[in-house]
Amino acid sequence: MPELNTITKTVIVTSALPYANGQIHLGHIASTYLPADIYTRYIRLSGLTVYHVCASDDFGTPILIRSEKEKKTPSDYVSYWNRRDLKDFQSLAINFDLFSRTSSPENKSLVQSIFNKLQSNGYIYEKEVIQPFCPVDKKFLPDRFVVGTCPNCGAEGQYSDLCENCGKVPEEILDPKCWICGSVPIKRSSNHYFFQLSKFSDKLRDWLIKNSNLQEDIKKYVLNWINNGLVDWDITRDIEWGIPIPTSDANGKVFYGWFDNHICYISSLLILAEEHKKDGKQLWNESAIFHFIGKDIVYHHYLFLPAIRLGIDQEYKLPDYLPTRGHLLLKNKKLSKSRNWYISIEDFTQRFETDYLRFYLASITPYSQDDVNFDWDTFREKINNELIANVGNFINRTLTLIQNNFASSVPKISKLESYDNEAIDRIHTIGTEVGTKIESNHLNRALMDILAFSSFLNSYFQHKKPWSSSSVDTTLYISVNAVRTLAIVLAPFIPNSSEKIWYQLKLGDSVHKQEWSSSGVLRIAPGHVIGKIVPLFKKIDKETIEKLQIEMTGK
Ligand code: B3M
Ligand code: ZN
Repeated sequence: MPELNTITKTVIVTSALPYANGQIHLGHIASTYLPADIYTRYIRLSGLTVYHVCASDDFGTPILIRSEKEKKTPSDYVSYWNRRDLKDFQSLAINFDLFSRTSSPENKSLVQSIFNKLQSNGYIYEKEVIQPFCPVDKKFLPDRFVVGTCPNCGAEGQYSDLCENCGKVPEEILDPKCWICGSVPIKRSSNHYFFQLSKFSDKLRDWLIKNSNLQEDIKKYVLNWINNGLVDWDITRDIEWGIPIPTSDANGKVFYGWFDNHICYISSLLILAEEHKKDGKQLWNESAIFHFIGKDIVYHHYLFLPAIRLGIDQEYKLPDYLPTRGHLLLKNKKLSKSRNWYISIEDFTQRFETDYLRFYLASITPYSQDDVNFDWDTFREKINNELIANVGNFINRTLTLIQNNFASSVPKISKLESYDNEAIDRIHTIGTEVGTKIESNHLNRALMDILAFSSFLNSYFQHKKPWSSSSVDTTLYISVNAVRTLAIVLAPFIPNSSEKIWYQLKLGDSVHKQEWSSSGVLRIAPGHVIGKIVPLFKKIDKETIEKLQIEMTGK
């Protein structure tokens, strides 16, 4: 990995923090967690130190209300979802070095100290604000608790803190209604703290323009937002669940969840650094920082997050990369937990191999803002035709012939023909090709390169006809080495299957402990005895998919 290697030895990857109030669904996996996990696995194989951190996002009004509904304390409620989310991630082989929570004592103290520093630097002011208050529910109605029409784009049924249609945070939602009971809120006054986002326009503009690692199209519309004028952020909430504002006159007010959640990227890394006996601040500032997100939280990560770090004199450095991807659609509609339109991880993993989902999602999700559509038929076709008929087939043919015709012992190489040399060349170069694409976050293209490599290997095999020709030993020697190469380059994408391939090759240890660059070396020597062959994949039949679609109530 030429570029990163020259900047740094350590990489910190974070994935957007899931709200601790319901199941993670495939949309989150496709846009954020899977890309971050693939990236992390690749970086680790490349020999750099990498930490992938995440946490549950524990605060906010929706969580408070739901915990009340379920007659649990908010803290029990979020602990349940914290563990549950982690279990779902693990079931998809999405690994974290730490999965923390925004309600951790470490996060609380970092958030409060950052607030204090922002205040002493002059970026916080107080103001009486008129807040929507529901006369029926007798509650202040922050954020999601008011729905209405977006003043920017006119979309109806939008939350007051985020318009899902235009991606902006509405200044004042039109035609407001209480989300709980639908009545029209009245107004009440309350003292709030504001973060002066507007003071950072110039610095943010500079940072965006200079940072060539950010996606150009996003930069463009974020710059547009800046040019149209940034609005200061009210960071106070009149609820009992959150990190207390550490001023004497705050009377039980707490921080807005979007003030504290992204700070948890840092506090989690600090916890991890302490476990590794490292200076956390130094580690943060010396590393390349990647925050993986979905496009609906661009505003928060491209403006709010960097502004807060600028406001504390960059005590913790700004992100180097903000890999941002679009939404996953199901029947062309955005998946949404709150609107009950989603496929849960459990629904999926109960029926299919984890790697099928990883393979499919990685292959359809581009490095862009474009939305992608989840389609059951394409899912089946991709698994059957690309993963099984292409990759699985080559591996299976190679290993079976070695087992049946050579008593599982790898034959030795004899005369090389031009096709053999071409195959060896492709083994030499595929790792760099794929690695370059992963590094630039084009994970789907990287996977396409691997599939093209595998198709090439199938044609090579077909052309050489090792089952009937005299050059069988050379062909099988090259092919079994190509199987090893495939196992390594596929490891970030389909980690469980790669490990199975590795096991069948009987190379010892784990595929996940290899060096990426060794994918280009023909390491398997003649005479090496391969392991027991087990079926790698199982085809998905049409009936299974049809039945599934009916079961999942028409989804
Ligand atoms: N929990 C919002 C979301 O899931 C939020 C992300 C926080 S990242 C700091 O869309
Ligand atoms: Zn109400």
